[in-house]
Amino acid sequence: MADFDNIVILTGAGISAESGIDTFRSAGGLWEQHRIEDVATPEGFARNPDLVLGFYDARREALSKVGPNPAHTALARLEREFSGNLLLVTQNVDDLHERGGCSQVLHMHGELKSALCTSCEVRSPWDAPMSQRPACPVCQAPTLRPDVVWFGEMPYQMERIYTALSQCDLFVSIGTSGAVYPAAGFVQEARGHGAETLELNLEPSEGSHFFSQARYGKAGELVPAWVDELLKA
Ligand code: BV8
Repeated sequence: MADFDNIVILTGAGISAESGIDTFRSAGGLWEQHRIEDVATPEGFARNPDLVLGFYDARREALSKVGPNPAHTALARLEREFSGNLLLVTQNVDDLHERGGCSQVLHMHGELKSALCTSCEVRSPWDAPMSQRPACPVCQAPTLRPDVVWFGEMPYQMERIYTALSQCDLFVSIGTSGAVYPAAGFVQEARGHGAETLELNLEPSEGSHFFSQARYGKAGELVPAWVDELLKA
């Protein structure tokens, strides 16, 4: 890999697959078990809050039983040793990047371990079930929802992401199917500003034709090898 000064990395569910976290679209993935409209939209939450709170309680519980894999820890090494600017944007709501040692993670779709109160609209760190309608730590109202971005909701920190995409000289996408926007459009944004683009994934994503370079295989193998190469360049 040539020398780069400003890197933006986008990760998706594929980077957590080897940790044992279900992806969305692989066979038997999360969306196979539930209709997106029922569990990942505001309308679904309004229609059946128990189903949605239970869906996220189950995912939060599953997360407490798994750990980061070598792909997560390799990105933490990159964060520590890379001398340029690095922005790690994740679509994932798990905390495996942080548990793998990353300290600066931009969760554009929110986090399982955060609660959003629909009364006072304050976000609080959260690691317990919500199905029993616990009190908001700030206003005490029993109106917490998962602090995740559902379909039809605006992802977080988009301005910051687009600024980084306009300034990066390398954009790397890891473990995402490129099926969900606006994240799936980031490669075109970066490319449009002259960045080199690299896809690391198990198989070609829906946006693979936008990438100038691609390596296919498991993130747990591809990412440590790529980080080694980049830091030795
Ligand atoms: C918005 C959080 C507007 C919750 C998620 C028509 C055209 C274009 C866009 C749209 C459209 N109709 C509707 C839209 C917009 C919509 C969208 O894109 N829909 C899609 C379905 C077409 N997007 C939205 O609604 C977004 N918001 O547009 O707002 C707006 C404007 C103004 C004002 C207000 C609003 C919000 C989208 C966010 C939804 N939330 N997650 C939760 O987690 O429950 S989406 C969820 O799926 C993930 O967060 C992720 O972002 C997304 C995609 O999942 P991936 O991470 O890619 O996972 P997937 O399973 O798909 O793929 C895994 C990949 O890994 C695979 O390629 C696999 O091969 C690979 N892999 C597997 N194992 C490994 C591996 N790779 C390496 N190693 C391995 N071991």
